[in-house]
Amino acid sequence: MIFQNVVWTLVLVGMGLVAVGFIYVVAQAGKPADEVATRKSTHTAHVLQAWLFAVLLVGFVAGSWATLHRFPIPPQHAELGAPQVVEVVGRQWSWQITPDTVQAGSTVEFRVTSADVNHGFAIYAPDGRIVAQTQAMPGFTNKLLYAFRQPGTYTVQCLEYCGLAHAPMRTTIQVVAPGGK
Ligand SMILES: [Cu+2]
Repeated sequence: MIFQNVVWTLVLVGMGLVAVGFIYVVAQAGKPADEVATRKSTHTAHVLQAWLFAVLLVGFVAGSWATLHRFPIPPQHAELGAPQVVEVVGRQWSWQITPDTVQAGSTVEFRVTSADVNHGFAIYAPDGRIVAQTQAMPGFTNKLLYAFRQPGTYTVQCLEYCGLAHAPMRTTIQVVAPGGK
């Protein structure tokens, strides 16, 4: 099951539980109060609350750790030491990519900036999947690390609306086999 569907299922189950809770409350409304039973159910509710809180806390901590411990954005102010470096400048409405040929199998450091306005630098694999992206911002250099696995012609497309010719603002990067040129 893809992750999106797992989340959907959990959300639907959660909404179902909330609905059941509402139906229960509505069904109980109007019944005469029984002090002992009320105290008992209040206690049960507090215990359930504490458990729910503990489960959510553990879930959030585990989820954050699992998704963030390998933070996908490299340090922006350190030497990254990648074996290949590509300089990228976006401008209305073209990309300047130097060099525009890289090798598969080893990491490429893209240093991405803009000569005018904000652009979105996105790399698409030959099959149309987006494989990496960052912002191209005037006055900043954003570093992006990516190791291409498959040789081929990759497409660079601007992902942030930047004026009249934003949509055709695209070019290509050639990825060649390791050791090739
Ligand atoms: Cu654009």
